[in-house]
Amino acid sequence: MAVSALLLLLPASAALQGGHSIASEPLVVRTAAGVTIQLSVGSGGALVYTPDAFPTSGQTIISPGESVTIDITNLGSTPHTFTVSSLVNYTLPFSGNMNLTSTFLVTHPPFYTINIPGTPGTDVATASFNAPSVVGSYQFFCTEPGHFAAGMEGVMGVGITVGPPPPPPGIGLPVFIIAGVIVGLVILAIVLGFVVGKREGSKNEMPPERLGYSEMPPEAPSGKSPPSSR
Ligand SMILES: [Cu+2]
Repeated sequence: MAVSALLLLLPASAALQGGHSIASEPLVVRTAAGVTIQLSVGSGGALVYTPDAFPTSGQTIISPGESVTIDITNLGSTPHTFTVSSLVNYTLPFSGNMNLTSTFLVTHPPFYTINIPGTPGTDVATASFNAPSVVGSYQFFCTEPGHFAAGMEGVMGVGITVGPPPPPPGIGLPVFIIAGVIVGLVILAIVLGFVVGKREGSKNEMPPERLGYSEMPPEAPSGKSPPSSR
């Protein structure tokens, strides 16, 4: 019966995993020349990088200082940039931040930047640089006016993996687990109730005399051997 509860949990968690990891998983490949990553911008007409976090758990880790090549596909017709912050383990909040180019990048010149032309196509730009020598996470963002403020940013891990962005608040894995456990317990209670009820029922069976028999049938007289075949 514990198994039934587990089975109920599986589809929910598997569906959730499929929802955010498989579709947005970056292609990170290491060759003799270094690490190659496939990145796209403008998916669904939005101001986004896909993926917006790499490498994630289980993927090839970018070693400090090694050669990195990022093949960039533009899925729309809006120009963008791929601009890597020079600050390690620092995330500039994008919400309402319209001053990326006029203030932040003036005081913190980017580690690397490349323009992405506003023409749809595969490999419209190729970012090529040696990874920072300091292990940690590095924010990247778009310097086209208003794009960073609209959330066009992401994070690259060097020497580490970086997690995918957290699920939207309100509904997440815990909700699915709790719901699955509750459903499993309800089914367990119903099944247990059925089994116990059946046992109680057998104890309360009608005795023979109340079913019309006066007494039990007489036993075979002693001295005779009991029948061998049944
Ligand atoms: Cu942009």
